[in-house]
Amino acid sequence: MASAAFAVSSPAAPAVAAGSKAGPRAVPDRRSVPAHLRLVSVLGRGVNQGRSRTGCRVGITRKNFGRVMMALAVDVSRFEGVPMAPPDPILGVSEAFKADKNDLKLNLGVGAYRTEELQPYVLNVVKKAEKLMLEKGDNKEYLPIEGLAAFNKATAELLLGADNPVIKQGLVATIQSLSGTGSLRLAAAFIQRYFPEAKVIISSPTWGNHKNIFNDARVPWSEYRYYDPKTVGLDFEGMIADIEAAPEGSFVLLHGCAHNPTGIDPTPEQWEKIADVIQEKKHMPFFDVAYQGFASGSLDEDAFSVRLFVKRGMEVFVAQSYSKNLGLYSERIGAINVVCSAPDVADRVKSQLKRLARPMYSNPPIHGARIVANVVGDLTMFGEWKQEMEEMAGRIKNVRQKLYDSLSAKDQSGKDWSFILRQIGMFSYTGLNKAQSDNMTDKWHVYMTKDGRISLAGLSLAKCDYLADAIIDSFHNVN
Ligand code: KET
Repeated sequence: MASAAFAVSSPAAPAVAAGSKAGPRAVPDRRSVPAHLRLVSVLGRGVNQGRSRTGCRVGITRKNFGRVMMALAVDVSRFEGVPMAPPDPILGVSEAFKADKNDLKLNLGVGAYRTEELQPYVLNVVKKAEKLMLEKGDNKEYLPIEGLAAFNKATAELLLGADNPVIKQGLVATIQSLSGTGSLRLAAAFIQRYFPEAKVIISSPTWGNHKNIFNDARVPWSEYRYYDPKTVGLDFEGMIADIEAAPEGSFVLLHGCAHNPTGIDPTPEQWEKIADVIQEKKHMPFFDVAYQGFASGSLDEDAFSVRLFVKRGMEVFVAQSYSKNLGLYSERIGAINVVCSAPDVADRVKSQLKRLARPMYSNPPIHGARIVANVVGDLTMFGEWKQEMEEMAGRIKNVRQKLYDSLSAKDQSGKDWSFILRQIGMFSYTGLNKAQSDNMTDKWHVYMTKDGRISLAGLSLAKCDYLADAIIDSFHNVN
């Protein structure tokens, strides 16, 4: 309820409540309230016009707090003007899945790895690192704003290669942040502050949250062509043309590997051409690396694109995440790395990233950082991690093959499903439209995002036939 300072129709403000019944819940007659003080939607959408939750007429005033007009009244919530937000297009799918009671249900929405039994998986090497941490009895003091030093060293080395000259020369500003999303958000805040004229160009399509991140940071963005529905492949010419046409000095958001949602990556030769155009146009490459090790099963191979740009001496932004490759989804562990042209530039950039992080979340959490630092910093555990990652990537490749086999065997129409085999990483971009995706969920209890993406990490070999039936039905019988 409204605080006394603003509650004009409270007993302490009888002038406005005139004509109302006395008492703490005084309800004024609407006609006695001046028109400008009557309840109106704070966002101008007519929420509960003039009525409280109980249906009573209430007297209110409005106060303008910048963009949002706060409703201030005795008998009405101060949040009256807050509309219901739509469910998140990806994480909302998991919520809907939980509510479904059908035994056949399958969650292919969020990109989270499951075992063949469709259970969440904690890597053995993570359990081992946690056991060691517990035995050591590490404390829970605040981390510095930039995070755990051992993590920052390990994460930059993992990304760029331990003997990369840019590390040795002190050219990399690395800040531990709140997983991939938090790292992207921090970089977006940096762009907004230091490049207020610049815009970001992002692939069409892209991971849905990219747009939210730049919108909330007030960084303008537009899209470059990426996916060609005709070939179910990369629209390379369109991509190059759009990057070329972007205003000089734009930030070009690139998926380091395993493009989400399409699972289509440029070839090494195409990466060279992309780097050429970005360099010519003095754009800034900005990599989102959320799947290092998950595309090919090899950490080094999946870092190819980033290392190529760095090798050319370009300044580069890279956001990293350990949600997928170490299965640390809820530990929120990742980093933003900025490769700079000189050590003093890197120092200044780092100082400003810290300055942005401090009022946002002060300093990052320690647990995931210690796990990564321990695993990467210990030769035995590092080897064990690589093996488990290969196994995870291998399981996804197996279900990808089995899904293709099932579709090819069952579908009598002659449609070519081989694009599924050409895609890589956690996802398959099926080409199903929204109505077809709705049919997958409503009729078959297969939960997926409405852009037609399915997470193969949430699929088992045993469920491939069922999924193939659902896809064939949706593809051929729904427009
Ligand atoms: N980048 C990409 C491309 C990405 O797919 C994700 C997560 C992230 C960054 C961020 O992950 P984080 O856990 O903040 O490090 N994608 C999956 C989960 C999600 O939407 O949050 C997904 O696409 O299902």
